[in-house]
Amino acid sequence: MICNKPQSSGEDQPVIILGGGGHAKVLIATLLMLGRSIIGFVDPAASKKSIFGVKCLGDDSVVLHHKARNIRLVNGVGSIGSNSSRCDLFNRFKEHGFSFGTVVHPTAIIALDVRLGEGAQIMAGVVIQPGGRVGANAIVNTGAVIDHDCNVGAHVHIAPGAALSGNVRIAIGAHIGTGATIIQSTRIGAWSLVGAGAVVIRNVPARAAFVGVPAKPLTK
Ligand code: JB3
Repeated sequence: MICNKPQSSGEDQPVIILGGGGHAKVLIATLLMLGRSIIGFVDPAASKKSIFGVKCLGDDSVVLHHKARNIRLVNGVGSIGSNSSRCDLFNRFKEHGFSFGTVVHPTAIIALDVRLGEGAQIMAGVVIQPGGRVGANAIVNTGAVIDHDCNVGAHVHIAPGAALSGNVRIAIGAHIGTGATIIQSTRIGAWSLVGAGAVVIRNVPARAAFVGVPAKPLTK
């Protein structure tokens, strides 16, 4: 059975968003739609003082003025090709004892048995079919489709409109580009990059970059 499962964990706790760029803006819009209380966002190089009325509080040190048990963080730093900054930021605040809230857009369709890791973000129009798992701090971005029994590792970014057929495994930190297609039972290695629009029909090794149709290693 498939259900529409809008949620953001730690519903009763106010949120601080890390980052104030494009990804943070989309998350703030979603959190406001979910009725969450937002304290503000932090960004060491903020280009905006407020987003949809949510104020910039300063840099990351502001977060440490709050008791970890009283708030939830939402990682608003996205990725441009590599997910390592986003991963470092998540780990840094985990070391300080903070917890990250999951964010699920109300239009996402997620099967009942899908498991979401801490801080996973499921954006508008996503579909995740039964048996799926999305790891901690991963982003499944706008309109992506994840079919049955897929395992999306921690810190992965599935960019808008990407499609995973059944039983695909994406290892930690990989980036799946906009509109990429991955056929069933394929393995995508850790910290690898699949280019926008690529069609992946064989396994991608760790830290490799595959592009094109069918996807092949990127040669410089
Ligand atoms: O493709 C889509 C739909 N979204 C992309 C998203 C997943 O990743 C988007 O198009 C971008 O490629 C990217 O979004 P992001 O990370 O919001 O990029 P940008 O608009 O450049 O904003 C990054 C913000 O993060 C900047 O304002 C930085 O100053 C801030 N930032 C960087 N490092 C940080 C840190 N903020 C905090 N709090 N802490 C940091 O360590």
